[in-house]
Amino acid sequence: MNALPPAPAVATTCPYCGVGCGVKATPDGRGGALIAGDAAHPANLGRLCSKGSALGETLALDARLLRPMVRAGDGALAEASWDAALDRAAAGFRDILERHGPQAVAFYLSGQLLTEDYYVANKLAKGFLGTANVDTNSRLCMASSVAGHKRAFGSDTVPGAYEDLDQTDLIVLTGSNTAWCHPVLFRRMVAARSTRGARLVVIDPRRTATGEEADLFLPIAHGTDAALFSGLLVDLEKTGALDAAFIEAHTEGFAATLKEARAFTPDVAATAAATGLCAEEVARFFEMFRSTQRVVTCYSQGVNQSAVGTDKVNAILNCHLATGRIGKPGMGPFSLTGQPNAMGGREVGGLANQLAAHMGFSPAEVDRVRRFWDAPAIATAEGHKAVAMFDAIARGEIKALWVMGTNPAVSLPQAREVRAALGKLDLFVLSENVIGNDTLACAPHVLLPTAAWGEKDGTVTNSERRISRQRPFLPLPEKVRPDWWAMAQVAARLGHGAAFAWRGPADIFREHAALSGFENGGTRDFDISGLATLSDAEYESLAPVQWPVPEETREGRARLFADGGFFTPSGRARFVAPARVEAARSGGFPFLLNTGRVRDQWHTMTRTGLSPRLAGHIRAPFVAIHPEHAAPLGLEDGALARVTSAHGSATLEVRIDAGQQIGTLFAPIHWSDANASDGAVGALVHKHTDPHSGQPDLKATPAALAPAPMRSRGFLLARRRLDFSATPLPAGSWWARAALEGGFGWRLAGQGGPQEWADWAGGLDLPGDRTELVDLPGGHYRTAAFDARGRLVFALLMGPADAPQAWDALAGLLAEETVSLEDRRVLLSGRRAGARGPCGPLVCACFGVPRGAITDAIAAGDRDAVAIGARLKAGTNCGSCLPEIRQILQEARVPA
Ligand SMILES: Nc1nc2c(c(=O)[nH]1)N[C@H]1C(S)=C(S)[C@@H](COP(=O)(O)OP(=O)(O)OC[C@H]3O[C@@H](n4cnc5c(=O)[nH]c(N)nc54)[C@H](O)[C@@H]3O)O[C@H]1N2
Ligand SMILES: Nc1nc2c(c(=O)[nH]1)N[C@H]1C(S)=C(S)[C@@H](COP(=O)(O)OP(=O)(O)OC[C@H]3O[C@@H](n4cnc5c(=O)[nH]c(N)nc54)[C@H](O)[C@@H]3O)O[C@H]1N2
Ligand code: SF4
Ligand SMILES: [Mo]
Repeated sequence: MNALPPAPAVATTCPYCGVGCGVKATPDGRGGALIAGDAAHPANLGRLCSKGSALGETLALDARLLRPMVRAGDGALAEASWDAALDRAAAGFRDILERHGPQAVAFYLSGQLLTEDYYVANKLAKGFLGTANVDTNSRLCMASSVAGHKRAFGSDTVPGAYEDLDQTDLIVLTGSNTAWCHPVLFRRMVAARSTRGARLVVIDPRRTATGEEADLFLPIAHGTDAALFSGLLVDLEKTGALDAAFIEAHTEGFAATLKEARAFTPDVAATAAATGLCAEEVARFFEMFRSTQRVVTCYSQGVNQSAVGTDKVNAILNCHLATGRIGKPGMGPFSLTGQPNAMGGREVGGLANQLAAHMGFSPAEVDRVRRFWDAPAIATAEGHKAVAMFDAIARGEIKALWVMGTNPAVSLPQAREVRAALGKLDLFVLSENVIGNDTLACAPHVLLPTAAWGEKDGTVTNSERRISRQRPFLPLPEKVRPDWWAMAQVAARLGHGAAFAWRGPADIFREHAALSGFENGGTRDFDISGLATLSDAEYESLAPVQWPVPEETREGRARLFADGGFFTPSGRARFVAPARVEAARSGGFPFLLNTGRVRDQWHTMTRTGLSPRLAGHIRAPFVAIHPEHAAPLGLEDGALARVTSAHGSATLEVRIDAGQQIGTLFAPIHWSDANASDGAVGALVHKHTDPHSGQPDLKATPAALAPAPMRSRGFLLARRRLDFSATPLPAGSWWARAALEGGFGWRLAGQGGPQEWADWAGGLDLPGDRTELVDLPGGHYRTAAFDARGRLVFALLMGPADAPQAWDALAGLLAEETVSLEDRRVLLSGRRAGARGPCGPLVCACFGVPRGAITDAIAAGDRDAVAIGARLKAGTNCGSCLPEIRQILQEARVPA
């Protein structure tokens, strides 16, 4: 056999979070790649978290959408040529534009698109179709930060850089589970603690993995951050901690804002009362902030996803402006962006209330962009923001929609209504990477297979304004195309070919960069005109750079605003007083449902869900509750419970968690109908929005909780993915699927007893080589099937609901080439023959270390995370699991 020469490593960027880590991908020649951190990338200096490290497990094509499809007369999707699919899309848009005008057309985009794709979508919709109904999942994510930045700075500018985290003495994290959601940045924060003694304050209604690491943890009441920072502003003034010179020279509105803050939160006691914190905690926080010059305040969805999110942002910005702690080494407010290119989307104007390149809809700006694009039909006013856009679809006002890079049937609030709205469209075009998500199940008319990570070619911008290349390292599958190409093709079919005639992403990037500098003259923060004349080769080798990159210097810039220079008409930053609000509760719904993320899954799991390694951490959708609620509701850890709101419900596994506040619930957002029977929480989350940003309040929906009694529980293992719609489970069944090495595992529960499960298994097409156990009085049904090679292909172990079995012992059999006779003999008891390694949920995803191994190590004498790392390697790569390791250590020392 001829050995292929080793392919060179390609430097690219991680497709997950907004940290924007550099990745080195080395193709293996078989469609996969070896993944490593890029030591030369300034965002991560070689580190990757568990999700980034597992990227190699997500590259297979099995789950990919690989050919265009068009809905036929009978409603079924049928394969089509690209030409036919593009013709259908273009004809649909033309027809609706002619009959109903541009307001009937909308685009719903994503912070996971490349800047180039995003630019083309925005130009096509706003410039040439004449509709500003262009919004994105960033509305659910960063809109409040954008609105807060604009109110304070006159521009959507993140003033600082990651370096500030290395150079700071106090890090305040509010509404951010950084340890799980921005893990590589969190390691940097923890490093600042050990190298320079920086302290960490975490503000979150629930004690998260991030909170576990804090020097001071403030379990704030939901929605009350603005009160805390309002109280801080009063305290800073009272204790003489203001930077009077900065306030005087570079800001406006301080006196009025201080006056309102004094009326709202006059002192520590009033602040404590408004935030549900105790006075000592509040006083300690105020003291730490006051006495530390170098403070960085990072915030994320606990701040943004709120009905008062914009006010929360401004309350934080007020404190940094009042102390002049902005844009200087080691200090500043820092909005942590969620998606890999949420920032790029904001730069191109991907939101309905932006036009392009950080310009809005003032007549002068519209005129400028019209001339630059030569787009006479350009939209002249703001369009519908995401939630309002789907309401307009439901009302029948918007009739054509193009969805790209997002899964709105899962991720928008009141998601069942969203699904119904999608069904009403006259034209629904969906550009997707995968075949199996819930939005795809909502009957699109045209389905376009687009390039995925590894094939995509363009740029992204991370949380610190750093533009990096995402480079392809895998061939584009035969019938798959980049998003920008599909849009340019539709544009050409609508008669706009000349304005969309790029040869590739470098052309698009240059145009975008030129627009940012067009008639700018220092009036707009976003200026990358220094990159407008990159040659193709320079674009190809572009090194990560932080904007602005003006034409004059052609160099990036780490920080802004240390000496003022804000983008308001006066050039001064504005103080904004937050409105006062009371926390909302409503009758019949005694709990507040908080929603968010877990460490090893990304959003709706279309990619991370493919990785067995990542599935090992948390295997099923859950609801976390405070121990005090467990007994009165008769709920035990691991039992199933039904969470209900005014909008829908979900059935989730109970996790009793002392870090949860009384009266609150927390459920992760990752499960959908594609991987669980009833695990999608978007269905029950309300769609109340912030009045300034239009961002929905996704963290505090009034909800109720009740046990979901089941007759039987257990699990199913199979080599292939079973389709339960083809072979329906016994009535009333609940399931959640996870990827395993060599196949899949399903957690199962249901009203059926042993006979129903036996009947169900009997109806499957299983190999004849089977073992079976039916114990009707005991409530057990167990079976396993083996193929001709002796491999386990199927195992179903169901028993009474109060004694559910875990699959840990058996799951490994799916990856084995043969099952020994000894194993066969004991398999139906849920065990394997002989001594096996420790098991339990995976704690360290990088080195595959389960919880059992860590408890064993503690039993063997390990007393800290360093010792455990030395013995098991756990926690020594990305470090995302260190908070959990420390927690296990702590639990082990306190015998229950
Ligand atoms: N593992 C993983 N990482 C991710 C993602 C992922 O899907 N998985 N997604 C990425 C994306 S797009 C985003 S936007 C980010 C999100 O990153 P984060 O914002 O850190 O994550 P969340 O879990 O949504 O919410 C953060 C915290 O806000 C808290 N919170 C809720 N209400 C309040 C409140 O009123 N005040 C305060 N102070 N806190 C509150 C919640 O309890 C939660 O712990 O993560 C990014 N990184
Ligand atoms: N209740 C609740 N809801 C939430 C949140 C919450 O905290 N609580 N968080 C919100 C936030 S911050 C976010 S960011 C959203 C995320 O929610 P979504 O954006 O809906 O989630 P993803 O699973 O990332 O969906 C991305 C989809 O795009 C596809 N895709 C990926 N890359 C590309 C590409 O380049 N081109 C195309 N055409 N397709 C691509 C993927 O296959 C996938 O199906 O969820 C929001 N919803
Ligand atoms: S922290 Fe993890 S998910 Fe985020 S960019 Fe880095 S490797 Fe990717
Ligand atoms: Mo996000």
